[in-house]
Formats: sequence, C-alpha cells, structure tokens
Amino acid sequence: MSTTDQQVFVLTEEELALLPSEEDVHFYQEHGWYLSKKLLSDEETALLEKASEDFYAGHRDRRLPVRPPKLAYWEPSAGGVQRHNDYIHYEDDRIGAILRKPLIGAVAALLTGTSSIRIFQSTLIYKPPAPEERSNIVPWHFDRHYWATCSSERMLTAFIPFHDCTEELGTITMVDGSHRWKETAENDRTSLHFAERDNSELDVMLAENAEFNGVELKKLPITIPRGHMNFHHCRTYHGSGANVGEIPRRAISLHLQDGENQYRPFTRSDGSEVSYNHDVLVRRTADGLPDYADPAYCPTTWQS
Ligand SMILES: O=C(O)CCC(=O)C(=O)O
Ligand SMILES: [Fe+2]
Repeated sequence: MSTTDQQVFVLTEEELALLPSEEDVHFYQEHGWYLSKKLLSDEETALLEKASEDFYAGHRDRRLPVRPPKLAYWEPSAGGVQRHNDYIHYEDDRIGAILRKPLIGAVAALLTGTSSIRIFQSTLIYKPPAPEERSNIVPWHFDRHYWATCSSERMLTAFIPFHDCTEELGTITMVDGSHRWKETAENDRTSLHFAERDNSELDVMLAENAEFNGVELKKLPITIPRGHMNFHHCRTYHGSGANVGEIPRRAISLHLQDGENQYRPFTRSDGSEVSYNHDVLVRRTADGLPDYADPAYCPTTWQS
C-alpha cells in the first residue's frame, strides 16, 4: 500500500488474484501484448455502456477549457461514422472512475516493470455495425508514433471493450512481436504520417517491415471476453477491421504512461515542432514545459 495526493493504492485479495503472473509478464515482453483476466465486473461494463450512451446524448461532467489542435471528438452531426472521443476520463466522471481503478494501473505496472502508472489519454470508441463503413477500419499503426513528445519507451495501452469482442465485431488485431522490430526508416517519413496513408499502402509497408526484420508477419485478432482487456506495448503494430456483426463495437482505448515519462521537445526532419494535445491543456513544470503528470489530465492510478 502507498499514497499520493491522499490517494490510497490498495488491492483486495480478489484483485490480487487477477494480476498477471510472471509467465504473463514474460509473454507481454516477448509478444508485445497481453490479454488480461476479468478486471471489470458485469456491473462496471454495463455502467460504461450506459454512461457512454448518456455522453453521446450530450451529458458532460466537465469540458476541456480549450480545444486542442488534433482533438478526436465525434458529435452527432458527424453521423454514422466510427466515433472517437478523446479525454473521456476527464469529461465523464462515471467512466473516469472506472478507468482510474488501481487494479488496471497495477496490471500495467507489472507488465511494464515500473512502480507507478498515470493515465496519458483515453478515447471512447464506437464502431457502428455497418460492414461497408470505411471509417471503421483502423489502419496499422503503433501508438508511440503519436507520442513523439513523450520521453518514455515503455508506455502502453489497454483496449477495453464493454462486451464480448470478436473478430466479427472488428476487434483489435495485434501484429505479434512487432514491438521488437527495427523500423525500416527510423524517422518521421514512416512514423508520423500514418493518418495520411491509405490502408493498402500500410499493408505493403507492414509486410516489408516484417521481411526487413526477417520474421513472419503474424496478425492476431484478439477475442476479448466481457470485462477482460487487451494491453499492448507502445511499439506493437495494431489495427482493426470492419464490424460485420449485429451490434456496435463499444470500447475505450486507455493509454497509460509510466511514472518516469515526461515531455521532451521533438522536431521533425522538416524543422517543424511536434506537439501533443496535452501541450495546450496541462500545467507547466518548473522548467516551463508541459507537465505530463498534471493530475487534472494525467492522474496517477497506481503506485507501489
Ligand atoms: O479501435 C481499435 O480497434 C484500435 C484502437 C487503438 O488503436 C488503440 O487502442 O490504440
Ligand atoms: Fe492505437
């Protein structure tokens, strides 16, 4: 047990039994992903679904004071595309309380071998059941590419569906072991422009990358039972396919940082500065830099 800002980080006996084993941690280190035990009760996943519907209907507990430049923020006027809403842990208290559960942070800490975990970002995601909807396809990428201004190489993401999540619904797909790949071009030519590339180009790049590393390309759609979550390393390639099922695929992508992570300046090869959405929101450090430990946006959820 330990405390920060009067917060107590304790796990119950039942929760302790849900932590990854040494073997699980080894699996994560080897494969770059880990499917957890049942970390959320059926009541909690039901609450996530209810609170998300209320959110889509307009409920907010608070709003961001300014709109960051690259905010993903679905509004009803956008219609039947895939929905993404960043900073859901900030804007919705019921959802935020579940995402801040110490158990999730404790699992992340063990996987990544660190003593403390903070939320970095969270995105509420809704994939409508529309087989032809092109926005439902999540192109191959790894999350580190979006976090160039982070110093840490150990950040990770928990993908948290609210229901059994199957290949039919377009579940998250892992490129097994790809966190250990060397990049074909270790600069922003490949890394910073995923969003501007089309999927077939990314498929070719992924295959070339596997060949460059002398490994077989293994794409694993992860079937995630309700209440479980899939963790992936910030350098593990992933994406996801169409929702050909009958129901929407509802989930949250919870991005986590180890306690050591901090802002670092990052300049692209064309001389332009990279920024992250936090940089216009969070408080400053003593050095005048964005503070990725600002408890308002990046709360600590585990400390051992
Ligand atoms: O929605 C998906 O299938 C992928 C989400 C994602 O990219 C992530 O969790 O980092
Ligand atoms: Fe991602």
